[in-house]
Amino acid sequence: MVAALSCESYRTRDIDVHIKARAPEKGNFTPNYITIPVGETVKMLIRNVDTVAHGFAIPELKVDAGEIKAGHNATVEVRAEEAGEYEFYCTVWCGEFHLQMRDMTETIE
Ligand SMILES: [Cu+2]
Repeated sequence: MVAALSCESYRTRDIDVHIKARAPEKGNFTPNYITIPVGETVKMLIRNVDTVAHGFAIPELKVDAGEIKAGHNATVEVRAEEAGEYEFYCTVWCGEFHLQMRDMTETIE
């Protein structure tokens, strides 16, 4: 299995995926599409680089970082046992465009 991840920086310390969170009108999640390997635990660091609180959840994979205050970070472990696409989104009302703060995690073999 290949561990290719479309992200800004890969394998910094023990973090596999770095994600920036900002309200949609300020850039939304970066990257906005994450690819992870099936059957491997992937550590994600979510950095809230915004001035309001955000959240990060992938409900189908039972991942929920809870509320991440402005300027704070959270780490989650993500594991997908089956190939597919899993939506991730912000769980904290962060403004007018909150409902647009959702993107996709896809698995690769
Ligand atoms: Cu948000």
